[in-house]
Amino acid sequence: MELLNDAFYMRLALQAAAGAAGQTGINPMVGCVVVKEGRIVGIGAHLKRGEAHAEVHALNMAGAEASGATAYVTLEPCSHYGRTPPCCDRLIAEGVSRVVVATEDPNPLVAGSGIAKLRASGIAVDVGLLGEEARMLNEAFNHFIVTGMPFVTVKTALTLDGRIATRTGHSRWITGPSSREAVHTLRHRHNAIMVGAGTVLADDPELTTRLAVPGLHPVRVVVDSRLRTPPDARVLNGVAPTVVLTTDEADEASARRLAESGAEIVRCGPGPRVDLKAGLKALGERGIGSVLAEGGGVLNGSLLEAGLVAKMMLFYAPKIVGDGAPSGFAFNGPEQMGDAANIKIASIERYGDDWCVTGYPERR
Ligand code: AOF
Ligand code: ZN
Repeated sequence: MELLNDAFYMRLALQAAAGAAGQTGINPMVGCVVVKEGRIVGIGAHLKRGEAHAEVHALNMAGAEASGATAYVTLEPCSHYGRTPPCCDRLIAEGVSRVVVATEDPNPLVAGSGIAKLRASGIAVDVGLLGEEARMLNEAFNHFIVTGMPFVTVKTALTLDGRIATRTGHSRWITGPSSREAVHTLRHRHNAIMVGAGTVLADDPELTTRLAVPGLHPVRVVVDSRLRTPPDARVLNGVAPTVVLTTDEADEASARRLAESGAEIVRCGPGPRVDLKAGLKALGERGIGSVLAEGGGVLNGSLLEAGLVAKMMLFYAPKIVGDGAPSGFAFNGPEQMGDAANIKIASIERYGDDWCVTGYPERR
């Protein structure tokens, strides 16, 4: 049985926040629960960038009951004028007497000043309850808001021997329906999805979100140094925006054809290969804070080698395909095992007959 205490209400606020995963853009997911004399009088979540913050929704619901109440907020209430006025001011104006905050807002515009402002006005503020959960929920926002670079998660389906296709290149399907459904949920929760031109040529994927309920389509990003993407590729079907990252040298006529098919062409500097760091920076400037990299092996290998992978979700299917089959991470690996990329494993989850290993590459 779950006990009724501060953590109970904070967990509820975290759930309200997490429900909006994928719909807040580069803004964090935030939840707020307002409790007065043993009764929940308001509950809210930040639902969309540019619209009301979680506290505002919850306080609007609470109305006059907010006076003397406790507000549980998953992220430090903001103290700055952004697209909306500061939540701190609103909490103070409503006469809330206690605020429980899960974690500080890493946004340099806030970064502790919200908590300080609440305390200065006489409100009791407790910080850190379920802080780790709250930080994990916003791992992409936390990374983006301080670096300006999108948080990159490499997702790939692999055989048990680490291959992403057979020796002939055949790859449909490696994993089962349950894993593939999980991937569509991941697409919904990311701002962009990234593949290499090789994957577009081999599989002609649509890269949209297809779920049992309507989902949000991420921006589609193709890394294509020589602009080999055909203008009639399905990634250009207009269902979602498509960005093609290429080099300064890439052929102008091909660029024009792809632009006419609806792609935004972004030249990321001299070739021969796309400068992935510059490409990701360009995506960040376009309001993309999280990227789901869906392969193939060459892109995964390049991202890993460049130290640009924040997280990995590796879906292992119980199959073995042997020699000559392409690897999930095609890069010139180290000579010594001591120099291998180390992954800190966070979880191992079962999806049907497959296992998803989630981990974080360790920084060197
Ligand atoms: C809060 N409660 O629910 C959210 C907060 O896009 P703007 O102008 O509304 O501001 C976004 C910034 O405000 C964001 O970067 C983060 O620092 C904070 N988000 N703060 O008190 C909320 N979503
Ligand atoms: Zn706010």
